[in-house]
Amino acid sequence: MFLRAFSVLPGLSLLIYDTLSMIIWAVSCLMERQMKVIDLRSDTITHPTPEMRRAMFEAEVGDDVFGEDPTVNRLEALAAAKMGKEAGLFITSGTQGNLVAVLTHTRPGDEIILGDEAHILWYEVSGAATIGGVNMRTVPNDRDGRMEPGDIKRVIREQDIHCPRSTLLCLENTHNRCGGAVLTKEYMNEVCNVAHSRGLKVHLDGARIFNAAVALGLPAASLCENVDSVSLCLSKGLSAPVGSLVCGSEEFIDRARKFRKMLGGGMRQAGVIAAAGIVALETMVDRLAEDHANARRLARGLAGIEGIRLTVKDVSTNIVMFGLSPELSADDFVCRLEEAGVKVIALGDNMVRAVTHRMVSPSDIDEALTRIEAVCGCLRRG
Ligand code: TLP
Repeated sequence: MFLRAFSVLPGLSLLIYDTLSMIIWAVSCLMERQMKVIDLRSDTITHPTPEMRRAMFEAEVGDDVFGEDPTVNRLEALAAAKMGKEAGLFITSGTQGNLVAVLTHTRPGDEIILGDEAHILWYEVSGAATIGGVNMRTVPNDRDGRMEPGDIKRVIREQDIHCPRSTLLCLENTHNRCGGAVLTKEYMNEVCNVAHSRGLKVHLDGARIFNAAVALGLPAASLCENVDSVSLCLSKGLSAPVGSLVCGSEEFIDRARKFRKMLGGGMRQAGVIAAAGIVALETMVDRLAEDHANARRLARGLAGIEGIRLTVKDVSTNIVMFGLSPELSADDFVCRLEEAGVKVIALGDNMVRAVTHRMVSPSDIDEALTRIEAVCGCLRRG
């Protein structure tokens, strides 16, 4: 009897051990799930996919300043084809792309026209003014990221010895500070006509041009048909680790290449990063629709939370901008929410931005909403 009990003991203790391990595992999964940080600050936080990492590892390279990196050359040709332009130039970032474009289209002392909510104006350290020596003349952006064609016409300068030359109109699609708003092809064509008929060139800040194209169900090339240059980012929703491109005519890109070099952007075996960009352009565009659906899911949930001001129809792509009721400060909200494991960005006193991307799922969105509701409740109660 004693011996029999002894012989089942190891089996029993193994069973108890297994059961305890299972419970510990389940609890830790639950805790991890609860504590998972949901990062909605930007789509720039996306990591490269396994396919990108493989492509980077295997990339064929050469010295790109000599034009000898076959992977960079392939990426530039691919991007140009997707934008419907003759040539492309691989650059380090969206900021560098816009600056290279401004430098290439203008001369110091010129004036560029852009929206008062333009990324170039707000977030690019005034490079156009300080490095390019151009004046930035703003026109109001409406909520949809548009500038009134009449306003653009009004600020274009006549030739006058007292005035700078108006040489460039800058558009942004999708429009970051206007909540990811999409400029339609018809609107873009209309304002391109206004600019061209007065001898101005048009540059498009297309950091998220593929989000616009997916939202409209159009090829990006068709949206860019009438712009003279476009910059696009690989490192946002498309998930590449780094890099952007500027596309335009061959003549424009030849001159832009020189400005890239001047800015220290002549990279050498850049094929290592360009390889990820090729995967981004070839495989990551269509899935942006998932990010847009998640943004709408987030907006629907936010619209039902007390203390938040938002209409779901404000959301066209992957950026969700929402206001807080006057008694809530955006800074407090962002801090408390971060403690609860959700990261967003405050824009001014009362506005908040959340961006959806490949690394957040629909259930992450639902979890973020639960935490946002709890934080709003706490802040309202004081
Ligand atoms: N925008 C970033 C921040 O700079 C705000 C973001 O998180 O959205 N054009 C547009 C429309 C952009 O949104 C950005 C990045 C850029 C240009 C600049 O791109 P990078 O960051 O690659 O220099």
